Amino acid sequence: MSAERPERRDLDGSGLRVAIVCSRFNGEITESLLAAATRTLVELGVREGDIVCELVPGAFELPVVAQRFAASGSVDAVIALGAVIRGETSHYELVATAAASGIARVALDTGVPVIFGVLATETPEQARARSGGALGNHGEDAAVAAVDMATLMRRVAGGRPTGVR
Ligand code: INI
Repeated sequence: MSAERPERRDLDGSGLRVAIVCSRFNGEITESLLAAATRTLVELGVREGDIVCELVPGAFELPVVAQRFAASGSVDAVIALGAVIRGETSHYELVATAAASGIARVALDTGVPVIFGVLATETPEQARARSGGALGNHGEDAAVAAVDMATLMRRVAGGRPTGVR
């Protein structure tokens, strides 16, 4: 049994329904996360018609909309995308903490995987590097995690937990 992250070729998103909730705040960054997440889901076999997307004002608003999707019973996974960049006030900490804990709570409350695709960085440059720059695109990683988790949850629900070969 290997604990390595799955190869993309081993993931099959066909038949999955995925909701994306994306923050408009720091839009230059989040638009790039959203484009990569959507493109990657389709590359992994999720039909475009099975992807729904809603935009929210900021990362603070991600959990409540994620909860609406997760509780609807109509999606296999939710991806929450945002970019929280440290400013000169403590607002950053409050927003980042609320987004992270809210998203974790939604997943535990509903049993639906909610993927934390929120960048929390010190600077805009660090965020750019992780949203299509030198350090990849966190939106792509979020889509891979969504398909990985959604298929895992289906297997677990079917009584066939993975990792046991
Ligand atoms: N929202 C973000 O998504 N990123 C940030 O960096 C950010 N900062 O730093 O202020 C931010 N603030 C807005 C917040 O998410 C809410 O939309 C707002 O407070 C209204 O509830």
